[in-house]
Amino acid sequence: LTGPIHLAVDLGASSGRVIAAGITNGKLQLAEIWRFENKPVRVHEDLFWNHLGLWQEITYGLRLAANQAASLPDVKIASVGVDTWGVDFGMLDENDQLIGPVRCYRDPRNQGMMAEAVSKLSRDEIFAETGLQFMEINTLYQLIAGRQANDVSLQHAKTFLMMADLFHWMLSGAKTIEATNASTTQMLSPETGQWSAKLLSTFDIPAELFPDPTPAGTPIGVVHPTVAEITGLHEVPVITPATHDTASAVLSVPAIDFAPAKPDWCYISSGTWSLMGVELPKPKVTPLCSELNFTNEGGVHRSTRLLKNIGGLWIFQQIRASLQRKGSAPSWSEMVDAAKAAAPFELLINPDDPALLAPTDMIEELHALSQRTGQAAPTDNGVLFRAALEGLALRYRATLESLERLTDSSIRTIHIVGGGSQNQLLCQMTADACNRTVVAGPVEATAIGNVVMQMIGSGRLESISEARKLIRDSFPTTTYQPQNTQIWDEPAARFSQL
Ligand code: ADP
Ligand code: LRH
Repeated sequence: LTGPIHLAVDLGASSGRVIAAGITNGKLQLAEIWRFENKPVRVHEDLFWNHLGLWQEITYGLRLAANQAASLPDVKIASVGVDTWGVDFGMLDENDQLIGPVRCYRDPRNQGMMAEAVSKLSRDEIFAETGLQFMEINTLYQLIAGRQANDVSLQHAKTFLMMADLFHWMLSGAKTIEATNASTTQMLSPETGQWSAKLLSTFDIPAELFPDPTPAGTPIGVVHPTVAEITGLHEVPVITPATHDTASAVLSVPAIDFAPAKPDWCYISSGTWSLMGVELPKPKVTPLCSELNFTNEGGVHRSTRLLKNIGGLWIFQQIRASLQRKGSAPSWSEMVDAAKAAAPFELLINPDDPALLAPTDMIEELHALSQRTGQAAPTDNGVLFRAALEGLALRYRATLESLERLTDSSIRTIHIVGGGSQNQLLCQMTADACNRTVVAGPVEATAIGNVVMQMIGSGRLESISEARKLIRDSFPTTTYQPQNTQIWDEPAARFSQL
C-alpha cells in the first residue's frame, strides 16, 4: 500500500477485522492487519457480547496498522471508521460512563416482546411508522424486554448508541448515531430518516436518548488522545462509514447502476445471516411488503435496502461449534466437501425456524427438528452440512420470487458478497435453485464498503458510481450458471409446506 490509507474496523457476528485500504494504480488494495473471533457470551439464561474484549482487539489491530504505516515511507493513515452488525446497542449514563454489558440480539429475554408490542400498537401501525420487517431481534423489542425486566441500565441511560457508534465513541468521544444502522432499530421513519416520535412515546422510550441520525461519510471527530496513546493514531480523523455491515456490503456490490427503480439484480450478503434484497431509490412501505415481511432499511445516500433476513450460515457455523465442543474441528472446506459427498435433499431445514435462533447445541436441535417435521433422522454429519446449505438455497428461491413480486421486476443476476461467497457449493446451489446467474464476490464486501465511504467522506472519491467502478476494477468475481434446475422443484414444494 502507498499514499493515504483508510482503516476499516469491520465487526461481524462471527469475526472482526482491521483492514487497511488504499488506491494504487487505479485499484483498491486491501491489507488485512488483524482478525479476531467474535461470539456471544452466555451467563445463565442471558446472552451478551464481549464488547470490551472486542475493543481490546480493535485497539491492538489499530496499533499494528499504525506501526506498519510508520515503517513505510509513503504511507499516511488518513482516516478510520467502524461498522458492525445491526440492531444491538450500548448506553452511556449522565457522566458518559458505559452502562452494563451489551446484550446480544439472540438473548432469550426478547422472546414474546413482539406480541407485547403489537398489543399496544397494531402491527400495521408499527409497519407504517418504520417500514421494517418484524423480527424479535429488533432493537425495539430488546428495549421493551429491558423495560419489562426493570433493567437498571435503561433507568440510568442518557445516551443510546448502536454498536458501531459505541466504538466510534470509544475511539473519538463523539456521540453520534449513523443512519444506516439506526434504520435497523424499527424506531426510525424510512420516509423522514428521523426517529419516530409516535413509536418512542407509545413504548415509553425517552426520545432524548437518541442523537439525530448522521449520514454515512461524515467526519465525526479525531482519535481521542487517550486512544492515540495506545494505538499511535494521533489526530487521525474518524469518518463514519455506513456503520450497518449490510449497508456497507451492499455498497460494494459490483453492479453498474445505483438504486435503480426497476432492479434487474439483487444481492445476498452472505455471512452469519443472509441478507437478500434489492437496492431502491425509495422505501416501499406497502401492504404486500408487510405481508411478505420484507424490510426497508436505510442505504447510503438515502437509498433503500429492501431485503429479507434469512437465517444464514449461522446454522453451518453452529454445527461446527457443536463438533468443536466434542473435540473435532473441521475446516469450512472439509465441511463443504462432506456436504458435496452427501445425497441431496435427505433433510429439509428452514433456516428461519425459530428453534434454530439460539439453540444450546445445533446438532441436537437439528435431530429434534427432523423428528418434529416427520423427516428421517440424519444418518451422518454430511447430511446436516448439506441440509444447512440446501435450506439456504431453497429460502433464496422463495425470497427471489417475493422480491420480483414486490418490485414488479425481473431479476437476472444474484450478487453474493461476504464470507459465504467463498462457499462454491452454496453459490452453485443458489444458481440452480433460483435458476439465475450468480456472481460471487468480493469476499470482504463489508470492509470494502466501509473504506470507500470513508474515501467519499474525505473527498477522495466523488460518488457511489465511482466507488463501484473502482470495486469492479479491483476485485475479481466468479460466475455460476444454473444447472439441473428442475431437481429443485420437488424439494421446493416440500419446503414450502414445512
Ligand atoms: P460475519 O460478518 O457474519 O461474521 P462473514 O462474512 O465473515 O460473516 O462470513 C463468515 C462465513 O463465511 C463463515 O461462517 C463460513 O461459513 C464462510 N466462510 C469463510 N471462509 C470460507 C471458506 N474458505 N470456504 C467456505 N466458506 C467460508
Ligand atoms: C448482518 C446483520 C443483519 C442484521 C443482523 C443483526 O451481520 O447486521 O443485517 O439484521 O446482523
